[in-house]
Amino acid sequence: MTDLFAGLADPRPAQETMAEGAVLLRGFFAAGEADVIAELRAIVAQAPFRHMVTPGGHTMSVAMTNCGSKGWVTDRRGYRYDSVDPESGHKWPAMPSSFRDLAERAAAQGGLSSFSPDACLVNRYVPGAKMSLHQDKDELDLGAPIVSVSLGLPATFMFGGLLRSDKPKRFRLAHGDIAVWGGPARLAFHGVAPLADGEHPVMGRQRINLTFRKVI
Ligand code: MD6
Ligand code: FE
Repeated sequence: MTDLFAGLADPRPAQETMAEGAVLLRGFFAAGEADVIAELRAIVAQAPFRHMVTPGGHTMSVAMTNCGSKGWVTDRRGYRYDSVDPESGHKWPAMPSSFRDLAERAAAQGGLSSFSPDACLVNRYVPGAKMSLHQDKDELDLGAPIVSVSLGLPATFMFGGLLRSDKPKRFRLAHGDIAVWGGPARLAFHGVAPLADGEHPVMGRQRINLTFRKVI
């Protein structure tokens, strides 16, 4: 192989299995990037990022918003999906076709065809923000996968097992990387380590994560 940048080439494979049912697609999201980022700005203008409160009363360091027919919310009453943004009283912004296309293409590349997400949770991390180990189990349809898109500053993703006590493996998630995750990995514990400071050329001093789910 002739590679002009051989000395600089990223040694990590384009596709890596994190666990059975969980695959990491590196640098998947490059084409169509501008569309997705423009749509993201429009969503945030309509439904701004906010720090939600967990049922235990802890304010999350990650700021969140949603698009799609359902949005993930948490407050003192619990975690749930709601079609209405509790801050505005209006429906969440619609899921743009550029988002849906990206999620569908990633699911197909990850070996899962016919993924039709109805919810997209948008997470925003500034340096120091983190997400503790958790399971994603608020969706009714646990048979459908989750597609998770990383933008901006790189993060360390912690991927454990089905028990909270299982020691997590660590993976770097960079701008353009997409994790596709389902089947036996669907209920694995996972989280994000405190974000290291930095400046991303496109996204600035933050990391954005889009997670696409099928809720109903
Ligand atoms: C994040 N992601 O990457 C948080 N959950 O910011 C998640 O919690 C997540 O990436 C389920 C499946 C994929 C994920
Ligand atoms: Fe999660």
